[in-house]
Amino acid sequence: MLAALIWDVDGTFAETERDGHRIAFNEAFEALGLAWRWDVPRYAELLRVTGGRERLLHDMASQPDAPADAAERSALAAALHAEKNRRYALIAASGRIPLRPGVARLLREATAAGLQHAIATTTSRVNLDALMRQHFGAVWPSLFAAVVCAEDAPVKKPDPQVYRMALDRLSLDPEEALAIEDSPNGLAAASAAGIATLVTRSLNFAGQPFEDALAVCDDLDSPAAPSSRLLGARSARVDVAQLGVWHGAWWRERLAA
Ligand code: XBP
Ligand code: MG
Repeated sequence: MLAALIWDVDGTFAETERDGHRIAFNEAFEALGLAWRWDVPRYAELLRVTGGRERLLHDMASQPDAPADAAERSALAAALHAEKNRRYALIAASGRIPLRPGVARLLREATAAGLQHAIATTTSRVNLDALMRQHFGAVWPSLFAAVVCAEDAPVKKPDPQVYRMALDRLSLDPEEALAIEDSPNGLAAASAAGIATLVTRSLNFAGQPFEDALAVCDDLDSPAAPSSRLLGARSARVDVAQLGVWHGAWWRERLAA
């Protein structure tokens, strides 16, 4: 029944928020002559808002020196976002954003087991390309049967649009896919599209319970615990066989209910 893994990118493939986006936002503030800086605790709060431009606009609402006029504010957010993305691409190309443990392994194992891969991310295409090119080379799109990013799905997570579009492009039903996410907004988006979701908690969401997930782990090479509703044993790490077992049990339980 399981035919595809649908991967989130930020926080799931890599700690891009810690190692890339936050640093690049602060560089962009400086480059545009603004005194604003996002420290780690403030950025953790701001991650509740998905989308870099949306995050900037949200923060400007509490910045006394942000433009009062809505059109000016929007233009500033667009300029800052473009500058941030330029800087993020440089950071990614420098190799300073490693893949999280187990990501390359699970991609390989799932491909060998005959599963397809897709991407469902709220990040912009340039950022996705910068990160993936660094790790998989210019041929990276050939690894994925479908790639859906911010430009394709403008209504951002927790809205399910990005996941519905990925399923559509894969020509699959929700019960044929499994999503891999790191955040509450990501889990909500995939769940609202009807997709069972493995959560690999990123740093900003460490210790959160993610009760609606199929299974939860701290990274793909660490022990994973299935949902308490599945009554299954923990696995030593995330692998394709175990995902298939949990996924089958998840859907059997739902279809029986
Ligand atoms: C990722 C995001 C993005 C990134 C920055 O969320 O919310 O906004 O923080 O990328 P998810 P952009 O992992 O749930 O997809 O600046 O390109 O928006
Ligand atoms: Mg994420």
